Amino acid sequence: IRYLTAGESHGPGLTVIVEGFPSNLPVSREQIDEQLRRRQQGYGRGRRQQIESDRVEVTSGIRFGKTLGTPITMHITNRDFTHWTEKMAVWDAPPENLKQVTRPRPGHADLAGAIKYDHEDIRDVLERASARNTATVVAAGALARQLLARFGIELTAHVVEIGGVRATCIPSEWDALIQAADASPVRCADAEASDRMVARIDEAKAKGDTVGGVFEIVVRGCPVGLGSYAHPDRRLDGRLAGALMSIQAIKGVEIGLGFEAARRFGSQVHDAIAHDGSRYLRPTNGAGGLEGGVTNGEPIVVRVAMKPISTLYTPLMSVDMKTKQPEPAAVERSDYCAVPAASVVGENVAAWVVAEAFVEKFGGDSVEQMEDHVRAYQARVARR
Ligand code: EPS
Repeated sequence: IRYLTAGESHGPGLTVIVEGFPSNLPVSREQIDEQLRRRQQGYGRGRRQQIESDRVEVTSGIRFGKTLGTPITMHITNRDFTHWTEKMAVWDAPPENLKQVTRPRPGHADLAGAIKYDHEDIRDVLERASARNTATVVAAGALARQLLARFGIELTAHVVEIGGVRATCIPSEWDALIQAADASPVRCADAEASDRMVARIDEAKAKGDTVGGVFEIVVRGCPVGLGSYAHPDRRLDGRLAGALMSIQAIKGVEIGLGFEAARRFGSQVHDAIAHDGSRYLRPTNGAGGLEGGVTNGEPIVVRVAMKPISTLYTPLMSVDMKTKQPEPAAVERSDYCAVPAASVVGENVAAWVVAEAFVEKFGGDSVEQMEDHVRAYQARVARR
């Protein structure tokens, strides 16, 4: 399965075309819109989220609520475009009073993008580089998670750190974890840490500054054997890391114990193997569900680090690209902290990557054919 996205943050809208999904999968529009809604939440976001109310318009690939096995086109309208019709006109000449963005923001794609694509107005860079575009990735992931749900695979994500404030008391039980994260304005399952994270965001906001953080994604219900050790580009750990690192502002990805594994003896890192008479068990999950780039049947656990948003209301110094004179960086309306939203993006990106590996292993043109393949494989696994 594959997808292609398009769209500018303040243009008419965003589009994603998903290809390779099996036919006959019942799809819920509400569940796609629910992921889009979750992505728009989170304490620390700017005023833009009061304008948008993201929903998908599906224009191909689904009939009577089921996939056809043909490309699925999903479109999300940018409500804010009504305020940008002249500044983001597709065909008309630029308005006479157009103010170009010429002072690149440190940390953003602005400077390198303007040089690379020969743009004079940095808006031509930032419109596509914007994390607004994660809405399309979430829509694709929201479809993928509906396919995974059919096979008993579920995902969640929760925030474990914002601006140096760490969660310490995290429920280990699945439903409790989801409930606690949903109840927190920053999607942190530790209520006490959640309050301190909110205070940290307020502190950043008061200073015209921003904060980043870390979130954790958990995928449960994966069969043994997704991904492969046979070739580097088939390793599921590498594919997850690459996809998650490709989300705007993401600077680090670790699987299972991650960097902590590098500090311990091997005996304190690896998970002993046991058998309960019907299946293999692991008393610990330091590997985060992946050994040799292959799922081992334990939950996949991935932690992802996001840098602080690079648009600062109290800007760092920059250079005006027209005059080459020192000037404070441009200030665009922005968020103070988008870690809670990024956790939802990460969750749906992970859903996409796992679904891709799942379709590779159990591929079939219809969901019924996939079910046959899964059943046959499960019967074999039970004999091992
Ligand atoms: C973003 C800047 C802000 C964010 C935006 C990402 O947008 P605006 O400049 O319109 O206020 O709100 O994120 C979204 C619009 C979104 O839906 O996630 C940026 O520069 O990356």
